[in-house]
Amino acid sequence: MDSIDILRVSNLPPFLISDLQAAYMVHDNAHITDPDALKRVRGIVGGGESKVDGKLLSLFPNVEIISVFGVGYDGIDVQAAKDRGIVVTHTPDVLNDDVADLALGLLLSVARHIPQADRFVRNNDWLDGPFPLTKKLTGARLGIVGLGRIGQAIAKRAQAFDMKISYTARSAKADLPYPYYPSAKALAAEVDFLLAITPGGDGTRGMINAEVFEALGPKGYFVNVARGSVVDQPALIDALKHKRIAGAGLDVYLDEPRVPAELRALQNVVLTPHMASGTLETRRAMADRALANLNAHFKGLPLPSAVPECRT
Ligand code: NAP
Ligand code: 8YV
Repeated sequence: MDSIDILRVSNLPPFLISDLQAAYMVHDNAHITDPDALKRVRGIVGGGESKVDGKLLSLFPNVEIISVFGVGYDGIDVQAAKDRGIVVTHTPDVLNDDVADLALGLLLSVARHIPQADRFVRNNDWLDGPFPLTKKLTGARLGIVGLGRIGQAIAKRAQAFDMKISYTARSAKADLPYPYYPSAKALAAEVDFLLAITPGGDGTRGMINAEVFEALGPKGYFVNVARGSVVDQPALIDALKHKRIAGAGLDVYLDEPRVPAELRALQNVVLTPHMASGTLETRRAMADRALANLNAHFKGLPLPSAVPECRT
């Protein structure tokens, strides 16, 4: 398939780039300028954070497939793609464990102040007295916003901590035993830890807002492993600054990789760099799935994981 041209629109792991180069002619979005090459591009590969809109697609009139290296595809204008007969694929399921593991890591970190405790020992502050007491995670109430593939993997882990799980989603899940609340605000009022794991995009934009933080209250903690767009980020910073909530653990931000200085300066937040799926094992599995989608398309075979809107 080395006669097929594809375009890379984001940072990808070196092993995925090598595999792509072994099978395709790979162009880089930042460097492609030759008008003939633009017309030759038949596939686009990008990450969960990539932006592919109608404007970009109009530069590449012969694209047939957008293969997303990630489960979230909120940056892709799926309607614009469908209007041009382009199929969009993603990599669900293979990353559930890692994202759920990091979510539990953030819950433990915000409850037990693990990063702060690390700084405490490194700074030799221990010499001046003991580390302040923290919050118990085992047995606490966890509210999950978005109980899909990853949300359920998080619930499974939280059960091992005897957490009392409840959730909100677009609809209640009759096959799951957890109490359902109709909104993030109603859920926040009932829990100690509120955790977001929905898709990004217009359907969820700003759904975790000042009212939700008010409902969570000064003893409540917020964790976001979904997308930065799900949260009203200025409202979150305000709530943290004025201790209207106790703390937060964040893997995702509004304008990544730019994280506001105000947020970085706060001591009651634990910040990670959108790394929830970032283990070698999982990124390899995601790369394999992204390649499998691309290869299947160009061989005319059924696609392993087209996004729901593009399934036939
Ligand atoms: P999924 O299986 O599709 O689950 C999504 C869940 O969100 C579903 O329960 C859905 O409700 C709920 N939801 C959707 N829109 C909602 C709304 N407007 N209000 C309330 N709930 C809503 O997706 P997944 O595989 O678990 O992945 C979820 C997201 O996690 C991805 O889209 C991505 O944004 C994020 N993610 C982040 C990382 C990271 O590195 N931090 C890694 C992977 C994924 P219903 O069940 O009622 O439809
Ligand atoms: C990745 C993600 O960091 O799957 C997603 O939606 O956000 C993450 O797994 C991303 O896709 C890699 O670019």
